[in-house]
Amino acid sequence: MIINEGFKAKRAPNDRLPPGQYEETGFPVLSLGPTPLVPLDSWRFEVDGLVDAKISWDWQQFSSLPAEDIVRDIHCVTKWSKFDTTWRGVSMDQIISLAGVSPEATHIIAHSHDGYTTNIPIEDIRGGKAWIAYVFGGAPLEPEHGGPARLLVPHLYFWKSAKWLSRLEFVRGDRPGFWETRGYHNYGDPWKEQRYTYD
Ligand SMILES: Nc1nc2c(c(=O)[nH]1)N[C@H]1C(S)=C(S)[C@@H](COP(=O)(O)O)O[C@H]1N2
Ligand SMILES: [Mo]
Repeated sequence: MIINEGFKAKRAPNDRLPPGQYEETGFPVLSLGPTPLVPLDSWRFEVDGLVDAKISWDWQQFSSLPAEDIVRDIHCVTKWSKFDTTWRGVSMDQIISLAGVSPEATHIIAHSHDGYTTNIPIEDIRGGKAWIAYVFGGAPLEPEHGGPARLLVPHLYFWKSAKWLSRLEFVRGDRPGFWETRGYHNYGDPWKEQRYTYD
């Protein structure tokens, strides 16, 4: 009976599809330019800015940090959403506790190997909301999707999830990144449809 149809799903589809989005089952690639190929033996990731201890990890060190499995829906500003994507990575809470972030810091700037940057308020990366992911769907994160490692901030539009992460800078005061200075919204909440600057 049609009337029972909606009760099969744990949540009705519209409860998990933000306004203006459609469900995508593939995994589209959206990159500004060619995929930077970063060999694991020269890969480094740095945390600096307003931290007690600047840290630089090589791949072996980084991949030995405590990691978590993550299952989340992701939402791209180009209107596709993908449900239940599975990742493994290091939580930003872990990074923050290792580096010791100054109470003065208000935002992070993510820097990537292709020159991409994006800005995120610190409260949006604390409390189990953001990770540095290096496994997708049980396999090492593919280069085109940001491997060796990318930021994952699933509660914001996916442009905030910087691929090919090289550095996280903790700063005081906001500093809009690549897309945020080119017409995308500064914060990017999919549930409020914050796609463009004045949304
Ligand atoms: N370094 C870097 N990160 C990036 C991008 C990029 O061009 N360079 N594109 C962003 C955009 S606009 C989107 S929608 C997602 C796409 O991620 P995907 O290619 O894995 O789907 O990555 C984001 N992170
Ligand atoms: Mo995007």
